[in-house]
Amino acid sequence: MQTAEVVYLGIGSSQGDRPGNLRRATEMIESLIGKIIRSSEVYETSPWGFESLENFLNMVLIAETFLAPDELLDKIHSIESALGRKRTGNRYSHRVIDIDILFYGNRVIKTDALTVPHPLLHRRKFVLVPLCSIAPEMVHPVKGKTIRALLDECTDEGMVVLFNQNA
Ligand code: PH2
Ligand code: MG
Ligand code: MG
Repeated sequence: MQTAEVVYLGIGSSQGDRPGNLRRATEMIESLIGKIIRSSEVYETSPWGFESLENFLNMVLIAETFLAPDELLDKIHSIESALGRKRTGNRYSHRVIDIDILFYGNRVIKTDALTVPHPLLHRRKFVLVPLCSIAPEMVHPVKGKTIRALLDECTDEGMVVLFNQNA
């Protein structure tokens, strides 16, 4: 029998019903990608890589999947479209939902469509803080360092604070 792969996904939303978008994305991941093993709390984060006064909500989750990397990417794109994501030409902009593959097991993948591990994750506190809360000892297969170590040495000064869902 084929064995499941453990995938780490980063989710972000900065437009519309941000908590609802994360919740709907999580539900669709569970039904279309695979069983969610762990998920982080939701964090409110300042935009990384572009200037704006509007914040993101971000979280990270770990799921088991039988999908190959390219199938996983296709499913992610269909979930993003179903939730109302419109692809703009802009490099960074606000969006209803963004789902990024952070890790696919320990695999290192470089194709035209996909780079895994996510090439910027070690520079982004909005990824490292939630990731460290659920997988501090996970070793980055390219950097050869734990998530905790990568967070310790990360110089990103963006805001990352727990988001109170009931506020
Ligand atoms: N995603 C980006 C660019 N900048 N900033 C925050 N805080 N959160 C994100 O999810 C994010 C970002 C590109 O995908
Ligand atoms: Mg992204
Ligand atoms: Mg993306």
